[in-house]
Amino acid sequence: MLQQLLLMKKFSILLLYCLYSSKAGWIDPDTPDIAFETVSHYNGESYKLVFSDEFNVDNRFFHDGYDPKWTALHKNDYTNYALQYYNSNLVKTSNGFLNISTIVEDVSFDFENKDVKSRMTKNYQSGMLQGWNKFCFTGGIIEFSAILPGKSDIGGLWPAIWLLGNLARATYVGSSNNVWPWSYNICNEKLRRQQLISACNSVNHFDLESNQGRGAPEIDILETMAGKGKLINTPIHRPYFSTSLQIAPGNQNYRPNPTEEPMYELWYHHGLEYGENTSLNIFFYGMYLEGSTKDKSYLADAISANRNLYDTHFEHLHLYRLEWVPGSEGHLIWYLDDEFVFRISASALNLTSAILPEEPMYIILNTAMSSTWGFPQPCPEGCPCNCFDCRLQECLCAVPESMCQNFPANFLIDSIRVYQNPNDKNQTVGCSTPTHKSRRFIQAHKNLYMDEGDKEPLRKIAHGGGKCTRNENCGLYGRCSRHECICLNSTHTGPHCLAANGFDDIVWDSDNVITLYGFSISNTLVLLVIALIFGFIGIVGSQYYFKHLKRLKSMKINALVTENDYRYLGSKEEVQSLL
Ligand SMILES: [Ca+2]
Repeated sequence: MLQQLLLMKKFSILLLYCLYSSKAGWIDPDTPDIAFETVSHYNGESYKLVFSDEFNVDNRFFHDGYDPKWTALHKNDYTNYALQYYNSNLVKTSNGFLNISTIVEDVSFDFENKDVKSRMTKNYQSGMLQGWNKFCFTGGIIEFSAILPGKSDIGGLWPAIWLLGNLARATYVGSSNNVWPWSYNICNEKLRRQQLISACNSVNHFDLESNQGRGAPEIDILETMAGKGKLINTPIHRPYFSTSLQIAPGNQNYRPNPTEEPMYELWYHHGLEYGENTSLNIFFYGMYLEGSTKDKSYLADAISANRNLYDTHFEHLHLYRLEWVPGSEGHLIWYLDDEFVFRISASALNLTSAILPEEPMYIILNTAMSSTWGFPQPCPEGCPCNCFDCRLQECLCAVPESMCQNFPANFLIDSIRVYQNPNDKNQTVGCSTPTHKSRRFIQAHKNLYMDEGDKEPLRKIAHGGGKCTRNENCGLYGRCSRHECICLNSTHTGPHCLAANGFDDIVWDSDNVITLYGFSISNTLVLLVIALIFGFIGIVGSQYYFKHLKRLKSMKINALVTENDYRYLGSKEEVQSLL
């Protein structure tokens, strides 16, 4: 009976572990209990924590293969006329913050354009951290506290925290062509060639649903423009930040001119609401994306608001928040320090029949620099505008005043937390979900999601192996042995065991998923069923064993033990030793 009890105990521990771990996959163990729940500012509904990073363990780096939650890019940024190169050494944790640094320092690298190889030099280096194909979520509340980089009155930096659909990987241009920022699920023959995964496609490969339009929409939670002075035609001054939804298809019939108010009823109007100190973003209404052929070119719209910022946002922590409820009755609502900023209701998109994002999206944090974005003024007449190095006298006419004084600039993020409403079935965690798969599509097109020379888009996360000279280099959960970290358990990982582990509690779609008669069964479920079967066999078997033993003991006559009994009880010697 004791053995039976032990068996039952082991089994219940296994079951409890499964149940416990099913709620904790992406939650940082440093997150305080008080932050495990939040309440929607919109309707008071309760939301539960599904992801957090407190950045409280110092000296974390995010090079490819270092961290389960994030990857810091180490490559050039080819988008938006970027002036910076992304260097993964410039993203690290210190003093309880994630720190994305921007510096003025030349870097040269090879690049290829239309089969022509050449060498490029950039004067600035910065960081981009992205959760691409690691942690994604569909719907929920995301909240982070941050100190913005640089000085509030000096322009030139363009820090941002944003969400992007997992089908596109930021700065990997090939992955976003005709994918970014589509959010459209209607078959419209006129747009069919423009949207790579169109609802007109009755046959879709790579596990994509037939007749389902897909893409990678963008939600900008924060994009900051520093500088000083009043702006024209708007109550907004510098510094300010923008909150935006960027989607395609764009409004085919009308595009307002920048710095001008749109014509009433021709632009997004119904279903938008602005808070105090906030106004329609008249500087950016979207863009035209040139495709490889004319019929693949398309318009993308930005539905965007600007809100005034002050010195304090560049000197102290402030809380930025997005509430995203997917669906035809859903909305996006932005808050700053719990004050309402901007709301886009799903109905606002009726103008183009685009849908509020329903794709699994990942988080991106970065500080970019671009003459077309963070710079307060367009390049003045008479200035050659072909160099932007703030250290050179001949380039100063093209860069914002005093810009060199900004470096090094530190974008500090104290924590990031994501919550979901357990009662909303549209809110899920995972980059490839049953309704929006991306795993096989990405696998089949992996060259679009990586750089030349990479073997895979993402390296496997190292579990120990980082160089060390003493135990402290390997954090609280590792030790230093022969100058290499050894991680002592699975709760912390990475080369120096400094990263809390992270994983999807429910793996909707993995290499290990078994498909049976059209149903996908996860390997965890299969293991659980096997464990149940073995548990059952163990209990029944041991009952049979003890039953036989009891019978033999009651007989107390060795001679009556039959050959049949030995089959269940073992050899004659073993049985006799038991009797
Ligand atoms: Ca922190």
